[in-house]
Amino acid sequence: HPEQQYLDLMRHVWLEGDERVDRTGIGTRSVFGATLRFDLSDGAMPLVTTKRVYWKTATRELLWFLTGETNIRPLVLQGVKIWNEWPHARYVEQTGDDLPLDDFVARIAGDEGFAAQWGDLGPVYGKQWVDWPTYRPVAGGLFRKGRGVNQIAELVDSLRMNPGSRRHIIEGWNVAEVPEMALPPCHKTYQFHVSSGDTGEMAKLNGILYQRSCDIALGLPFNLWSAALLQRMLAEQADLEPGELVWMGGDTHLYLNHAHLIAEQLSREPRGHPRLEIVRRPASIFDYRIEDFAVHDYMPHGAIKAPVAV
Ligand code: UFP
Repeated sequence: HPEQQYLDLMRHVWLEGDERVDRTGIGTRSVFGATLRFDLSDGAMPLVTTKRVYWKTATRELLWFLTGETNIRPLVLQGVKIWNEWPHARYVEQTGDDLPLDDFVARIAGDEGFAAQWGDLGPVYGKQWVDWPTYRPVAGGLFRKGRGVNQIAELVDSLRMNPGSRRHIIEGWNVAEVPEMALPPCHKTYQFHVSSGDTGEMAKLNGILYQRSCDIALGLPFNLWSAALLQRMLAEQADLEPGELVWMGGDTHLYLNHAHLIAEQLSREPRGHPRLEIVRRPASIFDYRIEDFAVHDYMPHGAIKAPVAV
């Protein structure tokens, strides 16, 4: 079962990983450099089955990236909580007001002005993906903002117009802007590759995700789903068949306070082969909606709760 790779990685890092103190102070076991490979043909998705993964939440997040938005408000209004801790921590730190997280989130939802002031994450994925800033020199040694680069739109064009290219890349790591981001990008680099298929066969879109830092227990199931989903959408928009997804991790770790999750999950067997159906083909990569995605044959084991390291 393809999910065995994920479970093997989890077991390996837990048993063999280097124990080290990390930024969050929780401590991790970690290996540096890991690879997973998934065949996405016939709708297959790397959707973890040994616990329930909230793929709709991850899908909403990906669609939010594609809008170029970096404020959490649209996610909050859809009930997606995954980015709430960061703006909340900044709010408490900068105002000294000990507003509980739930109250902070309610204010983000109810008060547009408050959200504009406190809900932004800085120039994270959405900004870099569809509006990477450019600057052009003007007189007097000054620079003026140029038109932003829409990496996603350019990628769809390059897949269509120049499939053989070795430059099909989406980059999130904008060196100059990393200090302004709530969290520097984890899934920072995507590269795509069109393989020419046998005669009569449609060409395939392969993808690599390079993730600099990976929380195997809570982050990776989401990151695998989202990477595969993006690849599926790009393939559809470029008239290609989905091929292989290769995932590469830099610092690939488990948090020491996830022991219960790891023990439980490693005792379970993968179940079935979930597939993704895209039920509508929108006019562009920017027009997908949550209703366009249907998952079939997903009968996961139960969810396992564990604390997120912030
Ligand atoms: N993390 C992921 N995937 C993500 C994401 C975060 O695994 O998509 F946004 C984890 C990795 C790490 C932490 O445990 O969040 C980020 O911390 P750092 O920036 O110190 O690597």
